Amino acid sequence: MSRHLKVASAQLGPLHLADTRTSATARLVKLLREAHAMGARFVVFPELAFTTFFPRYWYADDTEVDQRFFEFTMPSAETQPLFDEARKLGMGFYIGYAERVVEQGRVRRFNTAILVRPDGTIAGRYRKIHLPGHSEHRPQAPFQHLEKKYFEVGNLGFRVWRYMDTITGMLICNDRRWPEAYRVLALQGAEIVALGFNTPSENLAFPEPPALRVHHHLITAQAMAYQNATWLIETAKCGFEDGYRMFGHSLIVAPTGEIAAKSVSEEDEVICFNADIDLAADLKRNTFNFAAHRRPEHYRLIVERTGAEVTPSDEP
Ligand code: CDV
Repeated sequence: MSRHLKVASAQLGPLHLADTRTSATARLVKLLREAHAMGARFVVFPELAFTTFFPRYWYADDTEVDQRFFEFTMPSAETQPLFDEARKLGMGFYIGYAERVVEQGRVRRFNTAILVRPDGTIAGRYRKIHLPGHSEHRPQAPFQHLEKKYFEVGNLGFRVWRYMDTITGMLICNDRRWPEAYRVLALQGAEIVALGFNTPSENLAFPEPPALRVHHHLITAQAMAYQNATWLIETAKCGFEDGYRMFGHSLIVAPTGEIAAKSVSEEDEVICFNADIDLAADLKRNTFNFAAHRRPEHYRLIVERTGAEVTPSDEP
């Protein structure tokens, strides 16, 4: 008998600078209830789900940034209602937030996601590894992308957990553009990958039509799900945050590479699908039987080299 888990992606519309964590949490609770009414047992919320996407703003004062955007504990008094409601409804969830911790006597800040069990306990924690953008102030830019200023590179690696009778891994936003991240999860048996994102509709680095940005989001999601034979749930925070637009297109993708469900708005919206967790069994036994077909002895450059170097062969 195949395993099924009804999964949901709970997309958030914009959160402005003036919004509080309490009002964000109230919206997340409402989405959670909606997902529950649709029969979902596992819900994926976005990256940095309690505040506006603050890396677009330059702040010189770390204390102000900490107070406005970072969580010192999770849950806190303001975010606890989400955990309480999920426990009451018996639902598991993934959620992203800005994490401030003291480790080995040093303050550290990470772009983090957690996997919460239906009993309210935390099953897993992931700290974002691929941090896009820049660290220096660019006051002339229409908006900034200061993830390299506000966060350290995650120090917990890419991991999976036994979770709700599945093997589930976590990624965050820009990770979805890097095949290595998914492959490391797939090599640990990932059956579900949960991912929250905030993706500006405009490219800061060079001009690019917004539709092309959505295209890249869709093709990478479909390719990564198929090539790693895993379910993929990707959830946006989107819409105009204080005038800065981010796209929606939250997705549930099957291991076949087919989009099972997709959001249609740039507002609060829940999509849901009854995922057959064993759907990928044939793929994993055949085309993507890693043990039978992978050739890591020919992939050494992937871990030995970071940037591309032009190194043509002298041999025919
Ligand atoms: N939050 C993100 O990581 N956003 C990036 C933007 C900068 C392109 C993304 O890959 O969607």
